[in-house]
Amino acid sequence: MSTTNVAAPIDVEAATRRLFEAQRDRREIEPLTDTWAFDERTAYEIQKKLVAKQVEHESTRVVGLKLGLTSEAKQKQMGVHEPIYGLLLGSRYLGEGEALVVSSLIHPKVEPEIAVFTAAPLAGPGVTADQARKAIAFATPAMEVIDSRYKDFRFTLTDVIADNTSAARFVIASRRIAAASVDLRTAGVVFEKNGEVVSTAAGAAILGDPAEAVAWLANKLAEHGESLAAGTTIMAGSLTDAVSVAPGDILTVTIAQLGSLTLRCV
Ligand code: OOG
Ligand code: MG
Repeated sequence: MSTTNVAAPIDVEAATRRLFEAQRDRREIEPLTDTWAFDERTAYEIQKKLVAKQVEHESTRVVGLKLGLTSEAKQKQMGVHEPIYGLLLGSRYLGEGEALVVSSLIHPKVEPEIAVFTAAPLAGPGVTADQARKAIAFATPAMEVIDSRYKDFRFTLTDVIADNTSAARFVIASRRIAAASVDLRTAGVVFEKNGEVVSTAAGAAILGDPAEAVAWLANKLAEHGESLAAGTTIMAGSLTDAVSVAPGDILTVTIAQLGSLTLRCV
């Protein structure tokens, strides 16, 4: 007989604490799935508890949602082949021009994104990209700083969901472009690090259309009995591979018709 290790059933409180402490103490941990077996629903439950703890600890609130793994580039880079969502905390927001303090995180990476703002509620199931497109009032360039609490960014789908999808910091350009005046699918994207182009993409890298990603989000939230209120800020997910950063680095994302955004690392 073999003596294969079968992962134990999840202890939600212990798993939440492990992630909370890893982030608070800037210490990487092994994936939760090395210890425990749990499904996607439980992973979102851990995420919710984790964020509630962080909201209290940082005296902040949830200010928006983020999508992850919505581009083929990211799915390939991380080896996880479906989209995920997480929550954005006000305390993690970097104002335009504010520097990213690299030493405040474990092993940060930066990714170019589009942020959209809704003006109408979206409640799944069955939300279409067309409906989502009509609900999106504004769009603007954004960048997310991800910092998986897992060693070497090694995780499964449920691990990364529980870890609030690696969310660490985010910056959103202050200008708002009317979404009706832009075709987000064909908008070209250039991502630069220290003046060198590191990758290029188009808005269509996000599930064919960022509106498709917003529809996916509304429908996924419906599985948890939740919906998108009017006035929600949503980061649509990285358009290309994330890049590691060190003090001194300067990242810029330029999106046709939306403009440019720069983030300086110290
Ligand atoms: C997971 C988070 C991915 C995105 O925009 O694709 C993400 C990770 O890559 O660590 O935020
Ligand atoms: Mg992201």
